[in-house]
Amino acid sequence: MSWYLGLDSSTQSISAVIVDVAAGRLVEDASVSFSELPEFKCPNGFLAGDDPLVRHADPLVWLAGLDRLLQGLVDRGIDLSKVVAVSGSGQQHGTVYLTAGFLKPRAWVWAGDLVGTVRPMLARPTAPIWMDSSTSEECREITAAAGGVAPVQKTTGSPAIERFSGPQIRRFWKRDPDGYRRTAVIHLVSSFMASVLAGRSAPIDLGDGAGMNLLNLGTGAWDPGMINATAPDLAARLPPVVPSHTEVGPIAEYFVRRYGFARGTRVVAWSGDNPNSLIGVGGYAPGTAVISLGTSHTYFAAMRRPTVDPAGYGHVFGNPAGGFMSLICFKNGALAQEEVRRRHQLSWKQFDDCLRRTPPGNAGNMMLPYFVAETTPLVLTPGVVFTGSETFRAGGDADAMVRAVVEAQAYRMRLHSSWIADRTDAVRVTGGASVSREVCQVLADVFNARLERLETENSAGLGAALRAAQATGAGEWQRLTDAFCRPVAGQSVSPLAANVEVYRRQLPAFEAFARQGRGGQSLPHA
Ligand code: XUL
Repeated sequence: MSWYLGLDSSTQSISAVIVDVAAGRLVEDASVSFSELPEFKCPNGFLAGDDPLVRHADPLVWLAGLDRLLQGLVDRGIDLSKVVAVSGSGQQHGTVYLTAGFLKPRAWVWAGDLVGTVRPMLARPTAPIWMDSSTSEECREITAAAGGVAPVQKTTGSPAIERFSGPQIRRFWKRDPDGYRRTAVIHLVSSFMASVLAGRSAPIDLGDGAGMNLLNLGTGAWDPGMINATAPDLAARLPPVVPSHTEVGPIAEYFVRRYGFARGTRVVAWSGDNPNSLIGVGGYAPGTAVISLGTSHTYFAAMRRPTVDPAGYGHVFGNPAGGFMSLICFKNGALAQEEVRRRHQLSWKQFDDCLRRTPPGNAGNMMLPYFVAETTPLVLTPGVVFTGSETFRAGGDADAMVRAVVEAQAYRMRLHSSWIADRTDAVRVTGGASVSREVCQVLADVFNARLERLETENSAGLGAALRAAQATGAGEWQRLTDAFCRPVAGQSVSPLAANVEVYRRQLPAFEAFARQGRGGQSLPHA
């Protein structure tokens, strides 16, 4: 028996990847979209609301999704008793607030399903997620209390950032002190899901813990100064922080009885989606950069030393294989492309056709794609900015609009990743939009780098499965990633010299446009 399960609780869906390590075979890659669970009102992963800066989810949708996902596997004849170990991946930064009941697993009464069991233990009915940008005031307060931007950045790997967990916790304490008092433990999405799987409150791993503005990267422990700057009595409410390969315990009896997991199936600490993807694309060692085109667009790589971004937009997280990883995140990822597609009523195929029809450089038509509040750079009032022809600016040219959003995303990624010092020999691309050859061509040309594509676009789920295998002794990173993370032959996308030249000339123009457009040029919250 050598099956390992990776679960991926992401923004818009939950998925499962099963690998058979002995056979070197991907057994299953299945997914449930939250739009299939309309009763939770999170079809795109978050609850509707009037304030564009506030983005919360109902954490129960992740649990209903997990039940549905596992039931679907069983219905398709997947024998889950073959799974030796399971780990997982969660959208980063989101926080779940739970009462003392959650800390007493023996008191958990598995009330028919996961939703019924956990609902009474929620101290706060909603969970702020990474899309939330509502905590600028709290970021400023934390920065001031912790002695300024530089110490916060040096200690935690990032300045205080709106979507990070610390500022989110502070906002909750300020706005709902009773709710905060009722809260016995605050989990990340990753550690919350791991807890439910193991039927006990699980620790937070170093990979995801680094996205909270609370972890001291030097000591690998919660930082007392950052904790005090964030909220009173917070230390008592945080789970312990552990290396990512830590075992959390055997799987809860619920999963044994309901889905046929073997009693004693090992649960390994979950991590964030980006740290998991780093493993899932085979990028665990420095030298490989990763572009992830999911709900958010991210650029990241394993790091030799935890160097911070002088501009203050990039982050340092824990690498689940040990050491650190860089990361830069763009909130206007998949949803920005979807918005252009929706406005011009295009299918994804037509979206690709638009790219095929338009010239690189887009005849000078450019866009700053701030459809939602952005974090890189910090833009709190959403609004798209255009420059170029009159028809383009008036929104009448669908072809140019599509190319403008894709090129802007590539330019922004190129410009904001320049602080990452480690040399990269390869760029691997993952996430939903990585299936589009046209989108990959723009990235290859803007970065002047060959882009390698992998078999699964769900690198976070695959990374979680490989982490479960490595942590429980099924193999070393090299062997596991060689077997499962090979780029698919014939699927790589090479830069085209003529296009590279166009973008080399256009990039400074975009940079100037972005600088005068909007968005901060200085360190956030300085
Ligand atoms: C990373 C970030 C997002 C989320 C959701 O800092 O906020 O990439 O992890 O994917």
